[in-house]
Amino acid sequence: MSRNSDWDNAFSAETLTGKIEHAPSYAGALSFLRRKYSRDLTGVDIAVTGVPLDIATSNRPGARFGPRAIRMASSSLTWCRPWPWVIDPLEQLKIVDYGDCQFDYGAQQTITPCVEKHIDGILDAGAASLVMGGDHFVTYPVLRSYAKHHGPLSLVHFDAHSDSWPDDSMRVDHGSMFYHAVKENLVDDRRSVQIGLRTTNDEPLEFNILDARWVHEHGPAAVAARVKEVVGENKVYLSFDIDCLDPAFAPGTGTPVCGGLSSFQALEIIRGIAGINLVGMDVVEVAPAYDTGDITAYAAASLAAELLCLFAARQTNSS
Ligand SMILES: [Mn+2]
Repeated sequence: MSRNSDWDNAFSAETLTGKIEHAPSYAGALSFLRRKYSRDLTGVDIAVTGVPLDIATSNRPGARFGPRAIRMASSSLTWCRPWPWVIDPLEQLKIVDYGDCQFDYGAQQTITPCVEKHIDGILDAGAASLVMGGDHFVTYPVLRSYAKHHGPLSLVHFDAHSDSWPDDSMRVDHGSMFYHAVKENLVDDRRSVQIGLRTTNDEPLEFNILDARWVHEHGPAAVAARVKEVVGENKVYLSFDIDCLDPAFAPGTGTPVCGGLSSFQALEIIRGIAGINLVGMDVVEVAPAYDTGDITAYAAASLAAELLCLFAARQTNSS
């Protein structure tokens, strides 16, 4: 590939794999990890897609700009395989940037079916999705689609918040969608793990909770071991709310909570759970207006890139 086309790989790519070694991180056409920007899912393993929605947030809005910020930050991660993995998702997986889900922000009742249909299109084509939020509500329609295709899932959920607060009126809220996901049997809470929680919910359903104190006291290796024990061979959907990280590592988010994980701890947990049966994933709640030096966007892009490693690791094991 010539250096010229390298810069605009989002448009000029002739293959769906390969590192981008010559494009400067500060220039060229933006797509997630400079993958081809395409709605053609023929032969695709992973469709990366943004859901730029933030009308369900309870505090600071702005996560609708998350997908753009993550795409920007990801441009510096395309020249080598993610450290310290020995597998390279850019070589091993056919990944496209599928663009953003289109919906009408003013017609709230249409949003869930619209996002669900968007993900249906990806899963029907035989690909998996990596969703970039958007506030955390976006995970609810995504899970509806996944459960249709895969049955009830184990959820591995990184967050400062349980997002399972009771709600029986189907509000569009980023704090109750996992309550609905359990009640609708999209997720099996007893075979699911929540990591990094540090807010009060006195009715946490039956999730296995490794709260922020547990993570700090036991460390990433113990967290990873516990996650693997709980999910076993179940199909796993992994949802990463960037506010699982401490505001020192991720200030650019809607509902920051002090006392959270470092980016290293979170990345180490993801490395430690390699081998789980991952079928889908998201990184949500990046709100770049509150970010400093793009550190939240870089954390989100790095986590997303390593989630691709996690997905590729399972494929390597099972192939
Ligand atoms: Mn949260």
